Amino acid sequence: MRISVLGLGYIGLPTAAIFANRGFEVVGFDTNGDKVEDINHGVFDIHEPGLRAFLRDAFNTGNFRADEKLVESDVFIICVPTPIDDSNKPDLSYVKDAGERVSTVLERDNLVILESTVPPGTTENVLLPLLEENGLKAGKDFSLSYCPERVMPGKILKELTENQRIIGGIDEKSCRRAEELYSTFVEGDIFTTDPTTAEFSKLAENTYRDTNIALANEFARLCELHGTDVWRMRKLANNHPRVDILKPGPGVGGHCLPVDPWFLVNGDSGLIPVVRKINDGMVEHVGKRIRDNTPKESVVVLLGTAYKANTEDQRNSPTMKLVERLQDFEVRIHDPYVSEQRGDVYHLVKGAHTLVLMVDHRYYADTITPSKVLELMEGNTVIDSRDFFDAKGWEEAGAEYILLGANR
Ligand code: SAJ
Repeated sequence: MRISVLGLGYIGLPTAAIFANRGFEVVGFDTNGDKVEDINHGVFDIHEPGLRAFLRDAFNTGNFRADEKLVESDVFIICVPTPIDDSNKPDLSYVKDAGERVSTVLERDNLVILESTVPPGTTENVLLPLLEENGLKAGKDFSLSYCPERVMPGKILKELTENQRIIGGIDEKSCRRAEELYSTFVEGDIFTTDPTTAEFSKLAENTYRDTNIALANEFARLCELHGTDVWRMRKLANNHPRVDILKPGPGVGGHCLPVDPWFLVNGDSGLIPVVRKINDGMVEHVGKRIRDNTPKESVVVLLGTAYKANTEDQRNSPTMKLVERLQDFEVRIHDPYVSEQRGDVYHLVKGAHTLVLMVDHRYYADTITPSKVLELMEGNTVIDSRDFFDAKGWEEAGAEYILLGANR
């Protein structure tokens, strides 16, 4: 059986490799010829733990190759990006392009699967008509399912196999065929439903998380106002058996949470635009705390440019957005996982007035000694946006320690 995976990004590449490692013939299709060539030489810029070796294994099986030409296949799995435009409207151009391409090589009895995150109704109302353009009828001549990816960057290989999967088929046969395919490597349960419910459930998962983070961020700002500490407060509230307040922070980054909730928005009303505004507003909130505690034109050091802990992924990074807002300062950035920003922290803090912990990378807990940092800094302001540092240790070393979500 030959499987074509369309889109060799964070999801498509590991998905292609996993099928190849399970013995399927896999062709990874991408429109970017340079990327195809690089991948065929084992070169790619996705820093996912274990992926390099996993891809090497896939090549060693002789089952895998990347190609910029889409070829006839038994199964087509579409893993292309679905960004939002400047007015937060979904941009389905990559999905449409993939659908049109598949339609040109689609044959009787093929199975088409969409994995990209899309607004409800996309599989049946956008992709299906494009596939049918070659005269074949969905359901009668070929099968079609929506099967959202649900893996977390940093744990992609583990979660690809271990997580539960949802399959939304246009009919029973489409569900069954997709289920048979995924059960060759998925260890979690597989649930089947219709495409629109599957599309909605994927969006609901990320909207649920984004909304809960917004609540934590709202509490952080209110705790500052009321002179209390959100971190101590949430520990107490979370003792309740039905309460689980997430962690506040300098904003919500990544390619999923800041984007996917917009796919559910209908006009400007409702909860989701408010949630997005709260989470997007955290960058400016941290910016204000920096400005309030730092003389103009002095040096500010931001620790962590990834969108979250222990990854190099900078997509929608709150830190990179913050840099744009700190025009009045000399800003220096550091991240142990990003090659251009991997410098020596002690060298970077020399002469700085303010040090800001933006990302709770384990590396910073393991490597930073407060007294050594403060000796090198010109000022002594330390802002912790994640309740990550040892506040007492910093204060004893002489820092003016400021914690996001607390009025100190
Ligand atoms: N964050 C907080 N506070 C928290 C948790 C997270 O501020 O308590 C921030 C992080 O720092 C980060 C952002 O939220 O900037 C997103 O991080 P995340 O770890 O919550 O999620 P992602 O974007 O890495 O992955 C999510 C996951 N979705 C859910 O947990 C519902 C993942 O399972 C999905 O597969 C992924 O989106 C996706 O691809 O859709």
